[in-house]
Amino acid sequence: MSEIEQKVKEIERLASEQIGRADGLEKLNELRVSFLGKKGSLTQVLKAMKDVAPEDRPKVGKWVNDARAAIEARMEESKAALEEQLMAARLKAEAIDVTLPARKPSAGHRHPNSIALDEVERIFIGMGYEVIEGPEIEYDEYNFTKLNIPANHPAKDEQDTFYINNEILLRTQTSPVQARIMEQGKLPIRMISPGRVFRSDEVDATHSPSFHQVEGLVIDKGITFADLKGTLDVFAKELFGPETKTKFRPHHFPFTEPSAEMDVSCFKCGGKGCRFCKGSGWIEILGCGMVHPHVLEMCGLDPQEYGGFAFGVGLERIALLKYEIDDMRLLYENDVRFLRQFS
Ligand code: 2NL
Repeated sequence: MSEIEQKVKEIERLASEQIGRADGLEKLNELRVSFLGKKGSLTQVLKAMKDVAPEDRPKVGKWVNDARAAIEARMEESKAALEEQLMAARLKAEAIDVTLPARKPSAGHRHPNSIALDEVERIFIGMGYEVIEGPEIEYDEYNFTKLNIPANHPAKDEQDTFYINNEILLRTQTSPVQARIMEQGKLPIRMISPGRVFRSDEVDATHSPSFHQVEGLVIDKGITFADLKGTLDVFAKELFGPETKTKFRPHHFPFTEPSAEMDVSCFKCGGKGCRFCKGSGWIEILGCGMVHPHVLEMCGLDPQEYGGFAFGVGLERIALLKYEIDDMRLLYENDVRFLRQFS
């Protein structure tokens, strides 16, 4: 075997051995350059052709070409194997375990206040009332003056009301919404006005500086106290069950005359007396009365022609009673363990 043939065989053997050890596609490329590239070892043999006798040149050319073909085939083989390994590793790394249980989307819950308000709205809408909301920041004029609450009234004290300045405050009731509707003069009126109200109270089990009220107002010709009693009796029976009885006790509010507080028979004991109603058989639920003639006047209505009744109920009070919650603070802390019970 000639020296050149031996050299070519040696190159082929070296290439094959190194390709076999190549651990990646980059290494394989390096080997391609070093064996088959322009300055590669096999190419060097061809470049030395000028020293070969002309009759031997075809033979040498064939050895080199055969070796090149063998090395290229070996490289293709190795490349395919490496690519397969890479793909297998990727498939393993990116595998999705379809047997994992799905993550359930977690649905939220309505707040007990919202459930209670929906219920109150449903009852009054059923009796033909409109639900009308208004601003939480009000003029003293609408929150107090037009509702017949005079300048020296204790409710107006800074101890009780959040003032923004001399004329503007955070509403302490939602009646100003109703005063504004009366002023618009579109009669008759059958409305409830739910919403947030503010009073400068310390937080405890039954007080909060911000809570919610639902007020109601009916204005028309010939409205009597019997209409008030009938309406609120229906409300109580809808809210606490058809067995519920109502009782009206005389009371005083500056904006109604006469005024009353309504009690409902205890829905736990049916009126016999239990811990829930503190033995009395009755639970106080709301304040009400016939709209005071001064209020009608200050809101632009003629008390000789029009009259009506109004009432106010604390939304939290209803929520606490209906869902038997013993501390108002639970309604504001947004502890999901509490809220989840009301889904
Ligand atoms: C209570 C008492 C009440 C009213 C609110 C009212 C509104 C207008 C005119 C006259 Cl525009 N009255 N609202 C009447 C009586 C009682 O609320 O204890 N609420 C928690």
